[in-house]
Amino acid sequence: MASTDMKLSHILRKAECGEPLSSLELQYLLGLSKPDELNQVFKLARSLRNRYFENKVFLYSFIYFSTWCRNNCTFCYYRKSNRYPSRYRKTESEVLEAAMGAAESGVHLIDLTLGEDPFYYKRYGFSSLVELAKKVKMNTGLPVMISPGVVPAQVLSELSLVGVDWYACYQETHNRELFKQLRIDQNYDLRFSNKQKAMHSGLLVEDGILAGVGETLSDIAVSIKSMFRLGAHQVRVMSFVPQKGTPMEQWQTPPRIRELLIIAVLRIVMPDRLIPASLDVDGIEGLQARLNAGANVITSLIPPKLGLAGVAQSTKDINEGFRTVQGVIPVLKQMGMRAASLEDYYGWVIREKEKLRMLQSQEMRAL
Ligand code: SAM
Ligand code: MD0
Ligand code: SF4
Repeated sequence: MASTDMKLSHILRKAECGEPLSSLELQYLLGLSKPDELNQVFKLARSLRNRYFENKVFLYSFIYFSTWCRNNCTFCYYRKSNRYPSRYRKTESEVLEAAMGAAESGVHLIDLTLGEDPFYYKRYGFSSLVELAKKVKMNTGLPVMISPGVVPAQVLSELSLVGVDWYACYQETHNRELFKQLRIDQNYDLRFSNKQKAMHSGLLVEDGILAGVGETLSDIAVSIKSMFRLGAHQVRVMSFVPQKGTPMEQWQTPPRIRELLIIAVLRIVMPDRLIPASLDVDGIEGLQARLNAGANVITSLIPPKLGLAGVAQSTKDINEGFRTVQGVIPVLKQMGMRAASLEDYYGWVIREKEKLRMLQSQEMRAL
């Protein structure tokens, strides 16, 4: 066997037994390019996923209900200074209608997402956000995720109290210099510590990174280790998609192998965590490859015909109905996978929340 083959087998064997991998080992995996080697990595990622989740996939509905934003992230279509997007802020009843429709279609979770909309940052604004999340939870009976950007700690604890289950807030990169270039005039530590505060309030947390925004393999390894240390319950990567009217408009989208390898390495490092295959990058076409790389959640399912947008792909596959439960089931079937039951999903969420509570009380006792 050539020495590179031995190196790969050695790393994969370690990973299979649950031994931690070093940063250099992660970079070695992330730098692979030969089809046969990639297949070995994806195969291990799938087998680790199946160890914890069998062939069951969770389905998340995405409701981007306000596209107003006070920030100027260089990669984002909805950045404040972009004049192209048609901005909207859906009313409470519009959001409830979309959420109830999604619940009937069989999703396991409703992800309520918004820009850092100045409407909510004004006096009492956040109370309407908390109220909205509470109503979505009560009316759908489903677990709820909220993705509002950085919000005050008090708001996180109120969200948790009204029954919100998840806080999603992607660092994009865990390299502070790169962060500064991507999230202009935003505070790295505030964004990171918001996730820790959310966990202290009893919320499950999702962190994530962008691929193709100038990061090195070492940056990716640092991110993966940071998300592991944070104890994030769900971890994602999305390929950057260039957006009209933004400073990164002329950039190229990265080759997909980068995102797929990151998904696989996330799975290898955090085998029992949730890892999305987002429909927001390549739509339904890109689903199979992401699941084959070890993802176990399909995100960015969007109810058609309600005028709701995606983020990286603001319109792709939405009104055609491909970003729906019905649209993804045939792909799952063809792959020998299936949608989990709501009991499966609730079971996972409740167990993880219970673990968070135990951790909290241990920490309290240690004080
Ligand atoms: N405004 C909130 C925030 O920034 O946390 C929540 C919504 S934000 C639009 C959701 C995520 O979409 C971003 O954190 C980023 O990871 C991803 N995203 C935004 N623009 C993208 C693009 N052009 N390509 C790929 N992903 C993108
Ligand atoms: C997705 N478009 O899942 C959504 C979004 C925000 N929590 C999620 C980036 O791809
Ligand atoms: Fe606003 Fe979020 Fe887009 Fe940044 S990523 S500009 S915070 S909507």
